[in-house]
Amino acid sequence: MWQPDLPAQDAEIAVVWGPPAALFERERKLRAVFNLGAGVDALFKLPTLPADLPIVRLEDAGMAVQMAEYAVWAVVRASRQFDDYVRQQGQGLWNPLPELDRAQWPIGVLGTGVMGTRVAQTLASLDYPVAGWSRSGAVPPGVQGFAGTAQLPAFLARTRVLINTLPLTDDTRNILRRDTLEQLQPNACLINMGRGEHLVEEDLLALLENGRMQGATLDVFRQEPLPSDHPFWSHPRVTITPHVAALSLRRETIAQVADKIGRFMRGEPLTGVVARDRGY
Ligand code: NDP
Ligand code: OXD
Repeated sequence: MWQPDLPAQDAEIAVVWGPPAALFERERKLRAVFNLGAGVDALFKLPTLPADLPIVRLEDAGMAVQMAEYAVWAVVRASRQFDDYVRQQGQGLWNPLPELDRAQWPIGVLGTGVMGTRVAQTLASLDYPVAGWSRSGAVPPGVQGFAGTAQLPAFLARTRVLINTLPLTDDTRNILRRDTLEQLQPNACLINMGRGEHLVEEDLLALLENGRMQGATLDVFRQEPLPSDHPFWSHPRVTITPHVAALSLRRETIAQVADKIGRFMRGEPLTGVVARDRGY
């Protein structure tokens, strides 16, 4: 447990989630840092992080299935008009709405890594047309793949529900901005489970206001907790959750990190080592 007033502990391994910059100033003998989450963006923001210190991140550990559940919740609410039924109940209305035409709900998943692959697979299993975008273009069976910046416009143009599961890096910061969101199909919906800094919040608000976009389900924000006067709180077409799309599960997390530390100390190969040049 980090205690700021202690002298250096000469620790070889740090296990962290959002550590203070002072950790790396004090502990000069670290051989590796193990991150208690999938995203390592908070670590890269620390000016004190040594350039050559290996970073190992959490892979899945029970989070991918939760990300898939979150995406299904948001997609099904919109496409099956369940919010409308809740409103109708308030008015005492028994009024079946038109059936779902899945062709009208093409889904695009930004980032098809550990999280995005599970999200894309799950939605494809519900017969939605699903595409994925990543650097490599790798996607699971049943999902259409798009690769790199050259194919981003084609990916956006065929997408109505855009689901973000990208890591936050210099290349992906602000990727959800007016000129990308405007390339989506009409009545587009955004589901952001990546990081708040992926989204230019005022651009989303403007596109919701002018009717270009239908709605947004947001789990992550530039400032967390979301400030109490933020316009997202009261926006009728924005749904907010407090960075809980996937919670870290204690048992899975401890088992995975303990296994990885053991492998590292024994000099065995291990997965989840962050590529410092890519930032994820
Ligand atoms: P992975 O590293 O497994 O996957 C990252 C994906 O993003 C890969 O498909 C990668 O492509 C793609 N990618 C990265 N940079 C680019 C780029 N510049 N252009 C195109 N594609 C890119 O990460 P995870 O799936 O494990 O996690 C993703 C993120 O999800 C985390 O970083 C975190 O921010 C977020 N997260 C949020 C949670 C929440 O509760 N809201 C919980 C857990 C994670 P390629 O493989 O081809 O390089
Ligand atoms: C993560 C998160 O990156 O919970 O693991 O956001």
